[in-house]
Amino acid sequence: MREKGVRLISVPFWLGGGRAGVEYGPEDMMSAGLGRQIRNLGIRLDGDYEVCCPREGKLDPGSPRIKYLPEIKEMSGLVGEQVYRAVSAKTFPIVLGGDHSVAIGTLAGLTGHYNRLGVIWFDAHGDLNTEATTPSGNIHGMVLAVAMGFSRFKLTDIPGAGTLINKKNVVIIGTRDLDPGEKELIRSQGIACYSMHDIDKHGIAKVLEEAVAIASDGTDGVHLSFDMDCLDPLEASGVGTPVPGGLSYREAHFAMELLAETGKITSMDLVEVNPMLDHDKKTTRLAVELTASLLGKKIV
Ligand code: EXY
Ligand code: MN
Ligand code: MN
Ligand code: MN
Repeated sequence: MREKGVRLISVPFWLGGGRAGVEYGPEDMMSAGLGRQIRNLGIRLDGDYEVCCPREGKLDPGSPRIKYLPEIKEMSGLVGEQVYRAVSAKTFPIVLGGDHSVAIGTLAGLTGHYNRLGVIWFDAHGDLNTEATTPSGNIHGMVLAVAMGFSRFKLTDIPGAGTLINKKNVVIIGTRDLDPGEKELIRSQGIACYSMHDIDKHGIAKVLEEAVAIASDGTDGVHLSFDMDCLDPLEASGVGTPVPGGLSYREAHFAMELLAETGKITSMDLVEVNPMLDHDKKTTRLAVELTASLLGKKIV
């Protein structure tokens, strides 16, 4: 990572989650010192590239079960281009959301490079709904289904996307709020999903060890997609869909420190920080600190 340098890609997008405010996430994380933290680690900051994505959308009553699909396709193509360029420039891309749908763009850009990409997905949710099962029509709850091709709208519908993500290399960590359709998909497709129950039972170190083994098995890159709602709302309340009983402050930092030690993570998303809900700026600050831990900041 050190030698590669980090490229920040800001994506002020909120239409995937249907809740305004999250579009100010990138700006808030930058003001909370994300760039400074990276430089203080002796890592070259290769710049902050803002994606000019749609800020407004119009709901089409006749559209399939995904809200704002045209705007999401536009955003994803723009993000994919920036991520592809970042990897081509041999930098480590960190995509700053924005809601979790920005990861569709990230994965489109990454699969333009990597032949077989592993994905480690920290989230209170499964993000595995399809057009048939989504309770909300918000695509931020469908991103992994789109990425693996279980939904009608697929990752490979985005220009530049190389392949779908192989379900054998996907690991979800921190779930505690799965919809019935998502539970069915996890069971029927055998997707690795470590709920908070698993983390309580096995401990975060064991879960991370297994997760890294799954995501790196036969892959040429491992993407970390970090949804801040994986944390307990007592630690990070500034998110659009908070769910009690999440990761503690130390479990989250320990997970990032362990991932840093493996040296296997090749890109990251940091999403769902909503400054309009983050009154004490605690969520934004924690997002920045966790990124520093992933980039190698040590407490010892
Ligand atoms: N499962 C619910 C839905 O699909 O609408 C809630 C999804 C929230 C998704 C956030 C980004 O992680
Ligand atoms: Mn998510
Ligand atoms: Mn979530
Ligand atoms: Mn178990």
